Amino acid sequence: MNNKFENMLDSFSDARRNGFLKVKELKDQNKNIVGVFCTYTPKELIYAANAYPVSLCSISEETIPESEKHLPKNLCPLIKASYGFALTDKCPYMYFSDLIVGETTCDGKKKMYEYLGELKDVHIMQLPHTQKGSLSKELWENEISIFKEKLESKFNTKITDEKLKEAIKLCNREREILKEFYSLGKLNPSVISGYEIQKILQGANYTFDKELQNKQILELIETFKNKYKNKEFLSNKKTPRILVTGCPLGGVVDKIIKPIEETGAIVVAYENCGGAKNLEFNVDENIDPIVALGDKYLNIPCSIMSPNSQRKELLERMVKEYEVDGVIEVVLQSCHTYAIETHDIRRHCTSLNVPFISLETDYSQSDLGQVKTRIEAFVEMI
Ligand code: BJ8
Repeated sequence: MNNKFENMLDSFSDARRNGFLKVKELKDQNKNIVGVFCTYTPKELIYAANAYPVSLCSISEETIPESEKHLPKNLCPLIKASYGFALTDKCPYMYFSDLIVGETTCDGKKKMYEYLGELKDVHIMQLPHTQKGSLSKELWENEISIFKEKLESKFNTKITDEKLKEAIKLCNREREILKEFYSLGKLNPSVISGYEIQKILQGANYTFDKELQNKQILELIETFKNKYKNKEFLSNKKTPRILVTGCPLGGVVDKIIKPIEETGAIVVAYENCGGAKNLEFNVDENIDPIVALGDKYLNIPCSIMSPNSQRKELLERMVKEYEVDGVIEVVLQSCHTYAIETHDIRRHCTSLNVPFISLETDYSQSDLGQVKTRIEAFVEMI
């Protein structure tokens, strides 16, 4: 691969760190920043309010000891780290956020937001916990309208239908291109590692110039397709192809994805919030924008929904489309909703004849050896 593309890959990998300066520049230009935690946030509204959304999901254990002064130790590391960064002011994204939006997803997050509200301006969206029934849809559309009003009053702006439709187009285009990018995982034999796919998808969360991002990702897609044409493969027909599902991976990429690929397997698909759960479906551009946003976001197949049969449907489709040989689920410690769904997902994978393993872990390095051993045994068994 030539230098230009290596640099592009590196720049996406470093996007989170490079974004620190960018977010400060935006603040210096009096732009507004909205910190978001979850895939359920309709970020189109934030763009339509002339503000910039930025991901606050914390991916390091650095501030967990500080957050444990207020929060229980046996809480999901993502929640503890996020709150810890707000407490210690160590995350520039949190520090520069004019507003933070959180949804009532899992109990841990929703209770943490109460404390976060003592430190920052936090707007909570009441998310229904089922996609079924007209009342859920009505409640969620109403919450979207309330969020719209909050943004308008906070940033002294008017979100017109026109602006919102423009923002929907922008976000749809971004999702389409990212989807085309991660769909490179379907190529068999593979030309891109799961680690590279993950780093680039994560980098997109911290990239503010979306036109440049789209252009660069399209160039990357072209490069990898050419590699396929030229038979520059990373794997062969015998390489085990892995799909990763479960909790967000931000804090455990090096701990999970690297060891999977070091065993000689390759990660070809992500059915989680960094991948298909977020990017697979677009917002309908032909109906009322609030209704369209309501549909898209309420249908995200997260384990906090009950029932959550859409996760199994998406998983099943991806197992077929990506020619998957094994499914690895990642459950962050104390994430009850994903941990409880494990049984159902295991059953489903068994019915599809695909080996399945669930790994429970946190952001620390203490179980690294154990995680590696389990991954090696799983890949060997495939
Ligand atoms: S849409 S996966 S980003 S809620 S914080 S539920 S890991 S115990 S992050 Fe999530 Fe939105 Fe769903 Fe995606 Fe579990 Fe931890 Fe809760 Fe978590």
